[in-house]
Amino acid sequence: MRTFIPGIIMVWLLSASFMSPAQPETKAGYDSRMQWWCDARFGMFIHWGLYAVPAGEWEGKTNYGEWIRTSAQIPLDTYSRFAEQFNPVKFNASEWVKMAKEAGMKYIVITSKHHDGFCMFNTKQTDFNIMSTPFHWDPMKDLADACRKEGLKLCFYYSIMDWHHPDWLPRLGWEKDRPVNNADFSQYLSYMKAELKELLTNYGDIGVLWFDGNWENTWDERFGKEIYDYCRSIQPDIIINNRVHAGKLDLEGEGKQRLLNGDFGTPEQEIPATGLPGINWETCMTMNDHWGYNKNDHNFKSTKEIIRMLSDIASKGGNYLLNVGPTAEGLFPQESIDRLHDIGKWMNVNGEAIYETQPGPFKSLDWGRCTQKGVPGRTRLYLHVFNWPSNGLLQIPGCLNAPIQAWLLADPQKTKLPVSRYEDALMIRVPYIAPDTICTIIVLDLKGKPDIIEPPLINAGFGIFVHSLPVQLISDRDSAAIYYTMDGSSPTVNSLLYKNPFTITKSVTITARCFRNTKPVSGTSIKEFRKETSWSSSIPEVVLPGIGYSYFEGTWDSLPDFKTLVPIKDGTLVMICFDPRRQDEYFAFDYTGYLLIPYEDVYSFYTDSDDGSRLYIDGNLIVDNDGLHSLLEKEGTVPLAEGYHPFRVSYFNKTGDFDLKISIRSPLMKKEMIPGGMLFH
Ligand code: FHN
Repeated sequence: MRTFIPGIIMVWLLSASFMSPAQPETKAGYDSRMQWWCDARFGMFIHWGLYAVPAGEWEGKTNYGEWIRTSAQIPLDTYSRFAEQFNPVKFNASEWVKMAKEAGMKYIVITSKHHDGFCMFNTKQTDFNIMSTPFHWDPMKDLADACRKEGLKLCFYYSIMDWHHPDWLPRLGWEKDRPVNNADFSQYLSYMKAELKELLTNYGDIGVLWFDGNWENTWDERFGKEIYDYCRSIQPDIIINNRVHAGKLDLEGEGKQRLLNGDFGTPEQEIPATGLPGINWETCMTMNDHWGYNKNDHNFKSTKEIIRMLSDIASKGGNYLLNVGPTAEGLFPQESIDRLHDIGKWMNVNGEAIYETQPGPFKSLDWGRCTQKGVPGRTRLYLHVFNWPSNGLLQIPGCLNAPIQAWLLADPQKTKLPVSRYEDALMIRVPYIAPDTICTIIVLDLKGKPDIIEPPLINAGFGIFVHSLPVQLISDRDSAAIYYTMDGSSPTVNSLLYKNPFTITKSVTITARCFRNTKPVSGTSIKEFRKETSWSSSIPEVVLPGIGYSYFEGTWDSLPDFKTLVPIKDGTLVMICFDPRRQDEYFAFDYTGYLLIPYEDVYSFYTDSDDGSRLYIDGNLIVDNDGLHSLLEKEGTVPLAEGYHPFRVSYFNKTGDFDLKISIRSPLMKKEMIPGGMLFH
């Protein structure tokens, strides 16, 4: 079963492939080209470059990574001298590739050139490359040989943004000493193409070109299409990620992934809650808090966290690209080595539940995850059990298929586990002690295609209300009747039969379940609704249109206490924006004023930000979206009386991309960015 690509996506994909010199790629052709990648599910990301020399430390600060050139504002000449020190004499490609292979990884994506512009391969296009270092050797050649020998795909990360090349614009915001007048972007594009040609002709078959650094406004979708087609013209079977396309919007965040150009979506440091239906996608993630090596960063994810994330991603139909940041000597950090080894032990036993699987047929399971494979005449489910049942019975809710058999994947004898039915659920009798406390896989073969009924959706839009709230109960199967209660008890066929949406006017707990021929055929949904008193409004003496703001500059990993800072600038704005900023990094805003609420009701507020943000109403924290992260949306809901309410939004950006969207929604207002007309000070 292949990933279904809706028509609109196919239009984009075809448009991308239309540009390729060959015939337009068909869906079957795209699927065939993606096959190995979809089956692989697990790869190693390697961020290795000159930034490993300072190893995250500069002028007494120790929290840098691969962005150190700009994060620490190191002048180009100073940074380029790291090349004189780069001599990874302990680098051993075969050891690296074997560690990836033994961890169960099927491909390696390594930085051929990161944003700093330093080329980790033997290029004729610039001297700013590894051949100019004391190492004077091309590690990509060794990696290509080792990958070929071990049966892994070698893939290259390539940064479009280039802080070294004179023809790349824009310059870094703080970098005033590098002239721009002679910069010729067409020359930079030619440079890129020449290097990509070297990468795609000198190292054999390359699995993936992993582009990055596509968010500056000098890079537009024409270039994305041109480079996509150019690379495919050299290696037609190569796979290219969506970051060849211009614009950060397509990089992260649920629902924001589109394949305008490129073959798969690239959520970063996050796992989309419901995967990214309709497109191939890969979550890339650090093992600690940095992509590039940071000698002081020992905050590594546990093996348990990593294995469960691999399971979660595979259960949603995605790939997991897990990062290692090697040292300047050419060694993996010991913490990475240890985790790769432990992950490999688990994959050695359970890889069958990851490789070549499709997402499981359940929306959610309270004990773990599920992947599946098609087997002639049956469905094979891989039940990834995180929370082992204390009563020895694993419940698979809403599963109407007849069971064929079940066994522990780790059991070479495939000893049958007893399977019985209780109402809508299959019950598997399992050992009282979990064979693997991180994630035990149980294989369950079912007759035919999955016949799953999800618990009814209790749809009300909000969990709180002021006066009344319309409620809708929805089943994904029209052949099922929904019975429900409003006192928290479990519904039976003698409970209320759902026919049409109804309105609640007091706090209730709604419990709902699907029935067919008086038999329960789904699990149970439960949702609590609270009637709340609206927060009274203020009566400010004077209100003027616009929101007040204070603008700050500095380096933070989370929102600062603005009361302790002196603003660079302050004033009022017609709406929340960054216009008064002086630079694209290391800046913060604190917006304060009043929000005019048009009528008493419940209101949901959203901050969608890169990096951190917070939203306050009446001095209360409603949305906490603080911290260093890519574009991420969080929400909060409050009951508000009509009138003016004290309103505050705090925001900061450290490095990289930046964005802030503040939205509002109510039962009578669709979700929209807060209009300027609601903002006062
Ligand atoms: O800026 C880069 C960052 O250094 C790192 O390479 C990550 C990995 O996906 N990509 C960019 C941030 O989105």
